[in-house]
Amino acid sequence: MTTHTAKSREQFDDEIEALHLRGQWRFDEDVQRISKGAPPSGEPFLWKWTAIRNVLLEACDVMPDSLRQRRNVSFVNPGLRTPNATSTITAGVQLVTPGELAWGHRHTMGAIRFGIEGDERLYTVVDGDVVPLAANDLVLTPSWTWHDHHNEMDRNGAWLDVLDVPLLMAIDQARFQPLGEMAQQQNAHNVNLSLRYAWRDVEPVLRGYGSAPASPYDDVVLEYANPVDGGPTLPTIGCYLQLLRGGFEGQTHHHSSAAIYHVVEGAGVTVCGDVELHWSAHDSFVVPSWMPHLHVNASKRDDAILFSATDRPLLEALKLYREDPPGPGVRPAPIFPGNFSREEA
Ligand code: 1HN
Repeated sequence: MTTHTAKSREQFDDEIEALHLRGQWRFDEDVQRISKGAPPSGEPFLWKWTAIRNVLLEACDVMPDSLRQRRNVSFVNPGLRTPNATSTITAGVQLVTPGELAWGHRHTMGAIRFGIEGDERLYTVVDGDVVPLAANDLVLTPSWTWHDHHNEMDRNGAWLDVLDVPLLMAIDQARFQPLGEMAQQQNAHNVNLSLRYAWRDVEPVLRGYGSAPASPYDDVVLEYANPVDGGPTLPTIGCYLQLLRGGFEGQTHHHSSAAIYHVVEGAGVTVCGDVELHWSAHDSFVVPSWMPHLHVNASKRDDAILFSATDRPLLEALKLYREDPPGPGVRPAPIFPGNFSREEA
C-alpha cells in the first residue's frame, strides 16, 4: 500500500540532499546530454609560435627569481573548465635562458618533451642520467623520475612540455616533491639513450618511407615506442610523428582520443569541426576528442611534419579507444629511442 504525502519532489530532493543523498532522477540532464553521444570536450584551438615566444621572452623580465623554477606557459583551451589543453593533458612551452638551471623535482605526473630550439648542450637530467633535448628530439620523464633542466648554450632553449596533469588530478594521484637541492648528482655513465628519441635517428626513418600509400587520414605516421615493451611512450600519453607529403589532402575521421599537435616543419591547415586551424612551423594546436578532422599540406611540393601527443594509450587500457571510420587495423610503425631496436628491447 502506498502512503501519500503532500511533499513536492523538489522538497523531497532538498531533504535528501541534506542527508548527502541524491536521486538518480536528478542526473536526467546529464543522461540526456550523453545520450546524443559523448560530447566533445574542449575546442579546436591554435597557439601561434610567435605569440608564445614573445610571451616567454617577456616572462624572462617580468618574473621574479623565486618563480623561475619553470618558465613554462601552458595552453589554456577556451572550451574547458580547467586551464589545460585537453581533459587529460596539460601542454605548454618552456624557455630556459643561457646558463640557467630549472631546479630538480619529481612528480607522479608523467611528462614528455619535444625540442623546439636547442642543441646537445640543452639537456635534462633524469634520475641522474644526462638526456640531451636538441631541436625535434623527444625526451621522456616517466612518472616519479627526478628531473632538472640545464642550458649550457649561449642562446635560449625552448621545448614543448606535455603532461598528464588533469588526469592525475581527477583520480587523486597527483604528487610533487622538490629535490631539496638545485640539481641532481650526475651518474658516471652519463648519457641515457633510452629516454631520448634523437631527431637525427628519427628523421631518416620518417623521410625514408618513400611513395607507398599510407594512412588516408594521417599520411605517413609513426608511433614512438617505449624501449621496454614496444608499447606507448607513457601509459597515459602516446607520441606520434607524421609526414604529410607534398600535395597531401587527408580524409575526415574522428576518434575518442584528444591530441595536442606541434608543427615541426611546413605549413597547412587542419579542419576540425567547422574550425580551420592554419598552422606553420612551431605552432601548436588541439584536436579535441570525437571531433571530425582532416589535415592538408598547403604545399604541393614540400613535406610538412607534425608531432602529436594523445591520450590514446589511456583509452586503449580502458578499452574505450574508438575511431571512425575504423582504422586499417595496423598499428603505426614504431620508432625506438637511442640504440634500441624491437629485438634488443
Ligand atoms: C613541470 O614539472 C614541468 O618539470 C613543466 O619541466 C611543465 C606543467 C605543469 C605541471 C608541472 C617540468 C609543467 C610541470
